[in-house]
Amino acid sequence: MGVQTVPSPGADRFAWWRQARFGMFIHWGLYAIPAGVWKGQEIAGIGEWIMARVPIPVAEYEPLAKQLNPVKFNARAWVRVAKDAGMRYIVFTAKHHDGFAMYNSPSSDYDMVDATPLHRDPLKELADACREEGLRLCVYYSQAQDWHHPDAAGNSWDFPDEERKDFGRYLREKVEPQLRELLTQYGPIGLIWFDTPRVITQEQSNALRDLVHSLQPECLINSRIGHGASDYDSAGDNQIPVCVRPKPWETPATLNDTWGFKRNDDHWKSPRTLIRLLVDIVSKGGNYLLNVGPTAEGEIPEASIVRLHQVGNWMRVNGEAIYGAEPGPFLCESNWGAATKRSGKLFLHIFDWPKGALLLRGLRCRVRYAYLLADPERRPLAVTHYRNAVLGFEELRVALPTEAPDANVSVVVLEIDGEPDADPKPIQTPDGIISLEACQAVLPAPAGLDRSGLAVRWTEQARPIEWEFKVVTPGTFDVEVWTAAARNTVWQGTADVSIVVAEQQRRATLTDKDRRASDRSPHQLYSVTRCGPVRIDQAGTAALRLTGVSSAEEPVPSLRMVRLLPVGEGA
Ligand code: FHN
Repeated sequence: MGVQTVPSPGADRFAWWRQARFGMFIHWGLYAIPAGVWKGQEIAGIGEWIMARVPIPVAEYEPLAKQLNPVKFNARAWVRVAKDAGMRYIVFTAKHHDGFAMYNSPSSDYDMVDATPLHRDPLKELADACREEGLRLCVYYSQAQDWHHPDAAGNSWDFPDEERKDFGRYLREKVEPQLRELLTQYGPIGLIWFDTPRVITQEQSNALRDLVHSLQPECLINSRIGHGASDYDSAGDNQIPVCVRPKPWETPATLNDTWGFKRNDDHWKSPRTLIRLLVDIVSKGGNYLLNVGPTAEGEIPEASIVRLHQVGNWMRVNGEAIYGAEPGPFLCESNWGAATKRSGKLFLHIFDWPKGALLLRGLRCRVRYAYLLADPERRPLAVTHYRNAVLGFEELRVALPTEAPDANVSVVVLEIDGEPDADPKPIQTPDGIISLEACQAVLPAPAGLDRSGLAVRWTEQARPIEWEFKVVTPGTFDVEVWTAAARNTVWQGTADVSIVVAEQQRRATLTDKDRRASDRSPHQLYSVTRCGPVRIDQAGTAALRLTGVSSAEEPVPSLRMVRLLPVGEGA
């Protein structure tokens, strides 16, 4: 290796990726045969991890290859499912952690062509189908974990002696030859999706990046290559930042709870949830990489196809507001939905259809024309523009028909002059709620935002985090502090918090008693701590200070926001 990176001069390597916004992840491997059940026992967790979860020795897992005879596999049919959903790229698991190459790997016998009765190369067939249907082909490659190779990371049941492992040898013997194959056998590869970097060193990540770019300079690389040797950021699995993130990012996500096929996982997300997740992600500047786990026979499960088709129905009407779209002017989630923008148009994706009109506080733009994206006649919607001179903010009122044009998400298009802009200060919304997100606060060092837009290290110096915000309707408010909670894991650590607002102080200890899923994503959980009521008597600009104190030993949960909920006469 040791090759120099060869960037293509002046080219926007991201142009296709930004345009696409929506891709299909395909987790297909030997694990589709047990499909979550081993020797009659249901195995908990994600399906493609069955080898590690049981654990299954290599000698027992390897023979699964002889059983993999996916006679129903039809690359064109898969690509059409993706295209029908409105997806513009496909990321195929060329080699997952189990080490089996799901393509023709001349450097290995543990591959689709040599070891299975199919003797075909599914990746070649997918490459041809993608070319014909106009989708980008991309590959997933597990560069550090390989449970089949004695020198790689991950398999401690067959290869327990860590001292004897030579990770560099594994990279030379398996990873480098296979990456060369993947980047020379199939034409242009849009991106390589590395995963779980684990033991890889900075030097080794850099060398892999250089190898990829020496063969295909345009090929994008995700952050799980390790050590920042990447082009863009992969969010955690099913994780979505809470606010707009400036650098390119993508959320890998499941349709149910597994990546590789599991026959008993029926925990499917509804089309409504999927459409809203797509909108939410694009409105924050990301791409949505949504997974299917085909069966051992080679079919994408019907339950996936049906849901993706419904997402496609929505995209056929509203795709203009997604493809190539960027975040609208709002930094944080809006309670009415989400906004995207593209070439002089602002798209308001309305989740819960309001009665009569949509009221938008803080949006600063001149609207020339407004209509519903679902309306082929583009009949105008009446727009009224107010300025609240006392509090100094703009308010837009868009009159809406009684019925939402789409039961899941309806899009209002605002044709505008110039760039849309929003008030940087949080403003009380028409329902009376005041949400103060971490990304809107002044955070004293060493506090900062993580890649999800949550505040970390915010208690270390016991210095206050501050917000200024605009109160429209004064009254009494319940103060809540929202911290992140992880799914399926025990909430750890705590902190004591003090809140000062309108000369009143409230104190609380963070708890995990009130745990709530985000209304955006079923995978996103928060713990809500109530700190008691405060009274704000005057409309105008107010300030809130939050100070957290923790002991050095205790982990501190990341901070999402402080929320003031109106009670009594202010509600
Ligand atoms: O361990 C893998 C998992 O099996 C799956 O491939 C996901 C997809 O993002 N990545 C890893 C866990 O984050």
